[in-house]
Amino acid sequence: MKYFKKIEPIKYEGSKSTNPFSFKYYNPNEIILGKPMKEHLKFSMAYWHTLTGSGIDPFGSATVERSWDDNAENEIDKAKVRVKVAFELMEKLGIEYFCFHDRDIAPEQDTLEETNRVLDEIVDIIEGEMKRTGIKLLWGTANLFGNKRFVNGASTSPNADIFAFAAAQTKKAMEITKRLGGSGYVFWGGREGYETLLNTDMKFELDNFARFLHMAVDYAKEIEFNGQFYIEPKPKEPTKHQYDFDSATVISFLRQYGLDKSFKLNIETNHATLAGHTMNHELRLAAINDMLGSVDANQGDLLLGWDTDQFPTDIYGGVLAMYEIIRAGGFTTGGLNFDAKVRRPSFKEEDLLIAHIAGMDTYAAGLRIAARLWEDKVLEDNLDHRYRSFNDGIGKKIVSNEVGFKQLEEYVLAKKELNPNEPGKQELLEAILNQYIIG
Ligand code: XUL
Ligand code: CO
Repeated sequence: MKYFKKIEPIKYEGSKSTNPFSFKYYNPNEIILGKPMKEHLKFSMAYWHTLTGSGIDPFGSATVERSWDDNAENEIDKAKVRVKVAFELMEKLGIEYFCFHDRDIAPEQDTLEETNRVLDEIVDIIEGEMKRTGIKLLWGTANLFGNKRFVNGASTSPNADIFAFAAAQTKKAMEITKRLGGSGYVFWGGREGYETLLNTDMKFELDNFARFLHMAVDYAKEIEFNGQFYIEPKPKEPTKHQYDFDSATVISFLRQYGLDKSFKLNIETNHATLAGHTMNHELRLAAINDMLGSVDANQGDLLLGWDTDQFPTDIYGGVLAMYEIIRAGGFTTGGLNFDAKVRRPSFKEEDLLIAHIAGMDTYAAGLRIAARLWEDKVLEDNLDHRYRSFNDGIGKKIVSNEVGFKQLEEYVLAKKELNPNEPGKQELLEAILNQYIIG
């Protein structure tokens, strides 16, 4: 333990603690709904924001102070040191999973061959640290958007060589994900989208996108990579029209191209916000289509139209997201990955811990509250009651497909008065939710 010497491993001290380096709500081994909190939550650290984020924004340069970067001689050295820092940080926080893009863990070199060689060198170190600590890879991915070759997209580029390069890069990223025992692999359509239809053949680009994903499925079979594939929806940014707009769009794309059995969704809170949806809407839509896979847990700002990737501290959102996850039966291959970066003025090393603690506590509190709502069946009983007219009589005939328009017309004509509507009780339910949150 070298890099965060002054900080003891973070422990649960309860909600009255004033120690910023303690959990107030996250008690990893406490049993909630029959299993330890850590198994419900499956927290993951995002390598890109936490290890390579610099605080740069369009108006200003890097702000973060990272003593480990200062001592490294070159970019490859830096990448090696960062592996040690990453694992020490996860150990201090008790985070048992991580996620990365290929280019987060190792810098790109002049040729693909050399890039892959350096990547393997870093993967060796990561593998050693994983063995030492027991920390696991939640998912891997390829960065198909950062390098300028992807200016017009990757698998949706109009340039066949770029499509080929993206395929070669993804092949390698899948191989290292398999080697590290990753339980999943994410496709976030970095620049898969377009700016203007004046220069875009949308149908051709979507067909190519699907071709690319089919190639990935085929290659996974070939190398026996059994992890779960995910698509991560996002409506805009960097392109104006991202093809993977939201859960509904992605589900219909996957079905159209016969990919729905091979993919689930990795749903990100800030992306839901950008799509004009709530996170719980996106989660529910995925869940009812049997495609809820994993979560990028962060939050955006409702007043801003871009992806701010803030650490999740919104307790209301945390409760509703955890409720959906519980309702869907919990994670299998997925988890809660903090795709979140410290704010630019949070430039100290210790801010990395404080931010993760804040996010973990938000979701832990969310789990505690959502579990009580679930156990007390507050919302589920209300649903049963609200839809009870479909349990017998004409309602039962409708849901068992026994009747059509003609029979329903007969039914209405024969009936003097329709059963009256009942109030939706939204305010009451919101007030009850508040009671569960505040206690
Ligand atoms: C970008 C984003 C990505 C994906 C992985 O908005 O969320 O970091 O999570 O490529
Ligand atoms: Co993400």
